[in-house]
Amino acid sequence: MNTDFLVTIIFITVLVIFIYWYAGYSTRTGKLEDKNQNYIPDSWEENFSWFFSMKGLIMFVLGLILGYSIHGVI
Ligand SMILES: [Ca+2]
Repeated sequence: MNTDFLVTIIFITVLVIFIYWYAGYSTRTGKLEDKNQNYIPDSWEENFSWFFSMKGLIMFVLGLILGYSIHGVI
């Protein structure tokens, strides 16, 4: 396990968390349209609804990979 992989995983995790955060932020503040009020921008839902419905699984897998990567580096 090398540090490049760990850095990549950390980068992806931060990016994914940011996207989830921004979905909530942009819909709460009205920056992006959210007619069905599920805190997911409607323009994203057409193509990326799976990304939100699988949130629990995605975060779990990222956490698992991150945990193993840190364990391998330290
Ligand atoms: Ca929506």
